[in-house]
Amino acid sequence: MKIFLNKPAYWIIVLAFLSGIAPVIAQKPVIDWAFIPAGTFTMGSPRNEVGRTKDEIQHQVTLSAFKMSKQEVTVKQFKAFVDATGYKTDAEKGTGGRKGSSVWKYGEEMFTKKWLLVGQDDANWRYDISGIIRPESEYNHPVIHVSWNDAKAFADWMGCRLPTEAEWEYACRAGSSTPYHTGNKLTLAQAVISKKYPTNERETEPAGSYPPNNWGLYDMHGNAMEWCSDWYGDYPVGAQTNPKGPANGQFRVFRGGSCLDWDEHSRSAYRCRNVPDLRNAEIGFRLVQDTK
Ligand SMILES: [Ca+2]
Repeated sequence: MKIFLNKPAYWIIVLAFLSGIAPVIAQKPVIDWAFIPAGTFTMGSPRNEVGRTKDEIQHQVTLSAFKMSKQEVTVKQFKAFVDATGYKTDAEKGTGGRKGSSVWKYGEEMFTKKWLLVGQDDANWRYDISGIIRPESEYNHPVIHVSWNDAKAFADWMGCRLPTEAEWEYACRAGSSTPYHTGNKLTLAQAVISKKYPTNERETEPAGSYPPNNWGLYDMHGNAMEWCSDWYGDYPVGAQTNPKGPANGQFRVFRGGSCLDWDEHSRSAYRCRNVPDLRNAEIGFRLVQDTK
């Protein structure tokens, strides 16, 4: 004991614990991983799929095995990142020339009885879809109002990465070739999706509230849309192995639909895109990690 106390480094450790520094350093969120097997699948959708868009051209993709978080990153997990690092999101910094994020309001405009996407200066990762700050009881919901840049920063801090677009679709399908991993239909009881616009009447729900797909992944359809690592572009012609998307571009990809999207926009093959500093009430993300 006498030798221990004579070492200055040990005292620093002891003082760090006593002052509460060490517990903060140690508080990275624990991720519940699903192990996704290596394999080959058909990415994209057949021409006769209901709701198909022309950028879903089918091609064969082969992927190495990887791990994917079973759930979308939650508000609680993102808060741990902010608390530990002091990170400011694009919404808080005002990246792109505007502060805040976009939220959904019902019937804000005169004579309008629709849900409208409107800017809100103070909205950020602490807020829900309609611009109300979340109580702690909702910290188990997926974090939203985060940009691609914010998602990437979180993934880097965690020693993980965002899924490639191919990894995301492969994992969503979990062996299925139908429009949804549930088959040809996706109902309001199977996922956090809405009725068709403008009757969007759903909030996010706690991550993992609905049955997972065959590979143990929750909310691949609906709840929050999910940023992928790729720049958006036309799919390459021919078979691909571990594709990572175009080398550069203007828009980043996000997938899976949200609580404000109807079934067709939550299809396994459906592609969305926007600028990397976009943030709004619908987009969150999940993590992947390479298997050793
Ligand atoms: Ca989702």
